[in-house]
Amino acid sequence: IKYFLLLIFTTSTVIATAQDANPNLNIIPAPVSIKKATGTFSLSMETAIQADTPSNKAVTFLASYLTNNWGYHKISTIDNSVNTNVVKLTSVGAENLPEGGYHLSITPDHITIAGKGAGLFYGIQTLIQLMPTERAGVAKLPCVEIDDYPRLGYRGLHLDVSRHFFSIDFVKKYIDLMAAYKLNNFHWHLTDDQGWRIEIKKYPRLTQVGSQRSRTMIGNYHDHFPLQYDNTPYGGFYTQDQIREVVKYAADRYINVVPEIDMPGHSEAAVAAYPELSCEPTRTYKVGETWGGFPDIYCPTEYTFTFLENVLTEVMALFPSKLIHVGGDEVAKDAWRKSKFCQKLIKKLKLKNEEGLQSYFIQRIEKFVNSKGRTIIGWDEILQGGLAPNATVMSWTGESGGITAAQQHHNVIMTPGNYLYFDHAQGKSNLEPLSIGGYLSLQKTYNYNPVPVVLDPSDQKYIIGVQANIWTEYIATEYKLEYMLLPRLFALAEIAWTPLANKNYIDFAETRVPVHLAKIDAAGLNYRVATASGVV
Ligand code: TNX
Repeated sequence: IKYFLLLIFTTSTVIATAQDANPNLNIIPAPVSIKKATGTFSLSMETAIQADTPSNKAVTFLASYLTNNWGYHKISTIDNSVNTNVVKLTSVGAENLPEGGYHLSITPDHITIAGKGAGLFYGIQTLIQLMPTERAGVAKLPCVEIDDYPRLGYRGLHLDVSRHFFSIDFVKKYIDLMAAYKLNNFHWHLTDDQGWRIEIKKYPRLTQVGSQRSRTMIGNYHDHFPLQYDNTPYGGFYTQDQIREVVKYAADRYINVVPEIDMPGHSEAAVAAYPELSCEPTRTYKVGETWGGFPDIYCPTEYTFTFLENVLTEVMALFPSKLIHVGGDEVAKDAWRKSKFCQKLIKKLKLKNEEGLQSYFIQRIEKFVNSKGRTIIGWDEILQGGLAPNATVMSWTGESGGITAAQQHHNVIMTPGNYLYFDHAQGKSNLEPLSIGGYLSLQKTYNYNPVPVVLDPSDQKYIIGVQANIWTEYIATEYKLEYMLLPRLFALAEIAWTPLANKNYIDFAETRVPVHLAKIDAAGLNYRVATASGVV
């Protein structure tokens, strides 16, 4: 019997090592390389932080995380004579790492993170993910060597604050989530038919008039009843000081904020504030109260171009982003078809049609934005009538716009609706909250590869990134927004960061997602309970 038991014991030990139950140590996005070692490091209140530059924002981030969660932690400059019970944050050893890369080493004695800039910050995020959720006593961290760097340079998440307004505090929470999962571009959709959300000093009516509409009565959660309007004023906007605050908050977390001023369509709120921007300036307009595209778009007059240049000048002063999003989506061209002014302009400029006029519009804006040292980015409809020479394309109607743009050697960010629109439902059941666009499971998002294999390898480098979008027609509350975002955010992070060969849906959905949802739950955020199949 003794030998028999020994045999069972030995066999099961062998099986346990052969099939690692947790190959990624619960880290999302899965790192490039993990080498597990034996032993643990014990992190306590006595653990000190040493850094090349203690004032570096990544170092400050870790120090305040540890202080808030485990009590005060001493920070000092690197001291090579002290190697016990210390976390060392350094750029030494990071010289040859790719952009955003880091090396994390945990030994029983000390922890070292080597990385430059964002790389150091990402190493810190990985370290934080390895900490236990329980905040009691000493945290035991597994000894490990991790080498890691991102697959794609632009890892984006979008938020539509026009259809429904979200507070600065919520936007910061959103940015916190992005930072924890190594996303680095927050696309802030600030203007649309249903609301203008950014203060522009030169045009006060944009927010006085354009940020208010009648309240939409929609089900906050599981209610499925049609939209209704109750004449209660609804709206909101961000002051320029608040915008600066968010931009700094994001930059402290290595996140760039890409502002979007949508043009020439999706502009009903602006036209309601300044009717002279439309092709029929004597009419009166109302901020949009229904969803879908509106016909009253910017008219390509000198007044409009001056207005947009003035708006963009204030926008560029607030946002240091190299990329400035100018929309370009879903331009209903009827107003241009009917306008004598537009038809004359088409003839004068020898354009083919209204699509040519749209291309002229975007190219003129591009020249202005380029003259300030910035680059325009637009939705894939900016391909219509010819792409502006230096534009980056955000491919949403599918991948084909992005593929065409990459073949023309334009930078591309992939955000195809059927894989990355988090306003779509996460399950098939009619218990899912009211949403738009059909069913998009966690698994479908996870299995998306943003670099199309049909692209010639030499053109694949133009796919600079991937992004998920959250349009908020049917998302009126933070609670519902969190529900739509989580856990699909985790899948976005992994497709943007993890090498294809390291992706594994079963490990992701069955082992890691539940651990992260438990952290989300502890943080008091809402989420959808995930199943591996995504179907409930
Ligand atoms: C299309 S995506 C839009 C948005 C809507 C969204 C709803 C894009 C560039 N335009 O205006 O909110 O569909 O899913």
